[in-house]
Amino acid sequence: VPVRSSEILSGNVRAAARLMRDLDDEVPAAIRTLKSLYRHTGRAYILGVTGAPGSGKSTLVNRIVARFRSEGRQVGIVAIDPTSPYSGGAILGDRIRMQQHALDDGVFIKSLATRGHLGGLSRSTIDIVNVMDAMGKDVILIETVGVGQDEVEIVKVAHTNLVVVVPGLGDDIQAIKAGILEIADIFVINKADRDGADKTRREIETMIAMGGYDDAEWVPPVVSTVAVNDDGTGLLCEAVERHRVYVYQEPNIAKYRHEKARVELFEIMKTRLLEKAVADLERHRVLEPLLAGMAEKRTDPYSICEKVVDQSFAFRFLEGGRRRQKEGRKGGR
Ligand SMILES: Nc1nc2c(ncn2[C@@H]2O[C@H](COP(=O)(O)OP(=O)(O)OP(=O)(O)O)[C@@H](O)[C@H]2O)c(=O)[nH]1
Ligand SMILES: [Mg+2]
Repeated sequence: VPVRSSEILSGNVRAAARLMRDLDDEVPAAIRTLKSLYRHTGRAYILGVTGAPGSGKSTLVNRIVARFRSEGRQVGIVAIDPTSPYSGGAILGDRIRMQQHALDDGVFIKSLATRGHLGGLSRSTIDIVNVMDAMGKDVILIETVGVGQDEVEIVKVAHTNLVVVVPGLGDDIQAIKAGILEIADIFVINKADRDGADKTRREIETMIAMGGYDDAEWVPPVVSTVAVNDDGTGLLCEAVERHRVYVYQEPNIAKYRHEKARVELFEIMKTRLLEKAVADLERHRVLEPLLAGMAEKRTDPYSICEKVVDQSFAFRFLEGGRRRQKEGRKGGR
């Protein structure tokens, strides 16, 4: 029995878990449910938490969630498991650290494995966020290591993004500098109990000072925390609240909604168009010959893609034209 959208809208946890499983399995009925849920999304506040493996994201998420819960807010958490083999232990640790909230039915937790979502990780994340939104979650947190193009897209669906760094990352900050200012609405220096926290703060502040922000623009604040001891997390939540107020002002919120729509559409198009092109090539039994041709360097992927794109679009426009003609004739009779 497919999950009905009314079950999701009433906040049914079991139905939501089942719908998310069906989406993983690409059950067509699950997509139909998503379609009817879409117009009920856009109410939740989405908070992204990005940072290197082991930087303390889950511990921070736990602290932030506790504060939202104390205000009576319904919370959703999407945890994207890091791929790094070094944090194998931390993945299990996640479950333990989040267990505090796992027994709280005001908190819905969904873990997503990076594996098995090749090319579709951001789409899967967006689908899950939208289901939680439709369930009536007030706040949705997305924890991600934020490396790779896919995850850079994910952060665009958040209203606010925290970038978590730990002391002693001097060189890393240099390395991540390029994209980090665009992502970060708030910098969190977690593990501030460690040596080098002041130096890291100065480095980040220098980077922000050189960021060339306009007067009206949001300048990311830097907040130091010791998440394990709940130190600084109150100040962090105040900074989050200030950014929430900022992002919900016009024209910021209109810009955000537009950008979120773009990411949602493009992520679905990316997978759907690829699936369709591959299916077409297979149906006409040309995929394998084309790949063989590439392997033997008789052809190249750009030329093949140009043909695929040109022909499938031309074909569809032709189809549409014929249908319009037919309908026109019918109408004339
Ligand atoms: N000293 C210190 N340790 C911390 C702090 N915050 C978290 N930790 C510890 O750092 C380790 C990793 O914390 P997690 O919250 O799992 O980090 P994470 O970023 O979620 O890790 P992944 O999900 O594996 O990327 C745990 O052992 C935490 O107890 C802190 O402020 N100070
Ligand atoms: Mg974690």
